[in-house]
Amino acid sequence: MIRDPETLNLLLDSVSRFVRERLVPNEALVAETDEIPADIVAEMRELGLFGLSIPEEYGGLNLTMEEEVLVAFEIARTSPAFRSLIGTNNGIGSQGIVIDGTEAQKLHYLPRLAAGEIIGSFALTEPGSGSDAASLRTTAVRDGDYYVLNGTKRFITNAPEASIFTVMARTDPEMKGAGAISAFIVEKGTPGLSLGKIDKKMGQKGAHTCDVIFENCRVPVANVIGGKEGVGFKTAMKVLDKGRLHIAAVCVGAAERMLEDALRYAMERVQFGKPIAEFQLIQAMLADSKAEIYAARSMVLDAARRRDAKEDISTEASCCKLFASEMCGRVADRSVQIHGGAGYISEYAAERFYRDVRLFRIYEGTTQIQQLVIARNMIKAAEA
Ligand code: COS
Repeated sequence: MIRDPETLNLLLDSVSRFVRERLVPNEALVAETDEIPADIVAEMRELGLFGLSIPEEYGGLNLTMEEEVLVAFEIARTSPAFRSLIGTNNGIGSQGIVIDGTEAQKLHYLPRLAAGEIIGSFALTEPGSGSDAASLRTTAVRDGDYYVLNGTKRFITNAPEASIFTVMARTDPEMKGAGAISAFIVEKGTPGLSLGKIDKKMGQKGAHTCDVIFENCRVPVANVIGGKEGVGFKTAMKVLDKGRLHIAAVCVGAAERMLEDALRYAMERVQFGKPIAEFQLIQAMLADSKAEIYAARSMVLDAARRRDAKEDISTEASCCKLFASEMCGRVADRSVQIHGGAGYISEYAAERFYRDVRLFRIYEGTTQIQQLVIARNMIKAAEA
């Protein structure tokens, strides 16, 4: 749903200009230094990019899902690290509070997340619990007005930058499965909360992940999201339904950028006396990429509109994440292939994107988890 096309177009234009004029020229620097320059972060704040999906009453832009994916298409046309910094505040780092938080929690945290004054992070994955999220072992044992958290969370995006963490932990350590999991807001600086060293990743330099460790970390009872025990896994799944659709949109934007670079290169590079874009085997790669991007873009827009219409889009979000992330991987591969030897050299963005986009098929649920969610939902619907 697009509420006001004029206002949205102004936002899309300014994001697109920001990407072209400020982010693209700084991609190589970010990859080299593993850091996003502070002036760029400040400009992201000014543009309102940290609060795209946070309701207006808490200082955000309150974009509908359709509006949000249109912005994601634009912001993803550069290094994914830039999107990653604003990604958790708009997605998994804030949506637990937006979807299921109490009014007091919303008032306390959302305005600062929307302004980009603080960074939010989402701590679900553990060393022994990745795809099987419901098997997580971090415990939260009630002690008076507090819960005492113990456990380790792994690969947590933006943890080094985060001021608050949405943490899924087991409030009934004896009970297996999803029903004993609760979601907490844990603030940085809480005694017993510490961070591991920053992970060395294949790509996405400038976006940071690390372990988050809880050792007798005392969290006030008021910080249980929604004030309710035992529903934390469902909160996490609802957050991921939205997150997966957002990532699918990011895959579309990144693929559009890679294809644009590959096309430009193919039109400039001369072999056998003419630009390689004139050879049909190169054209096949360009055309397949174009068609697949169009398909993914259409899927994402359809699913976003359905979510805005309050439909349950668990299946569609997984379809989008599955198709768009795999499509993005194929486009990255073809982009390197079209660039030939140059595609293997770091001077060209194709090499960096090839490594950066590999993560899309893994995080916020692997391709295999999306397949599982889709098939299970199909069976459930057929049985109903
Ligand atoms: N929305 C709301 N509730 C949901 C839901 C959704 N999208 N998906 C599941 N639930 C509910 C179920 O209805 C069930 O509740 P009841 O017991 O009341 O029926 C509960 O959550 C448990 O669901 P389920 O039985 O399907 O859980 P499983 O352990 O079988 O696994 C998968 C579910 C595999 C889908 C889940 O573990 C998953 O998404 N894994 C991947 C994790 C992931 O994406 N990690 C990325 C890290 S975050 S960047």
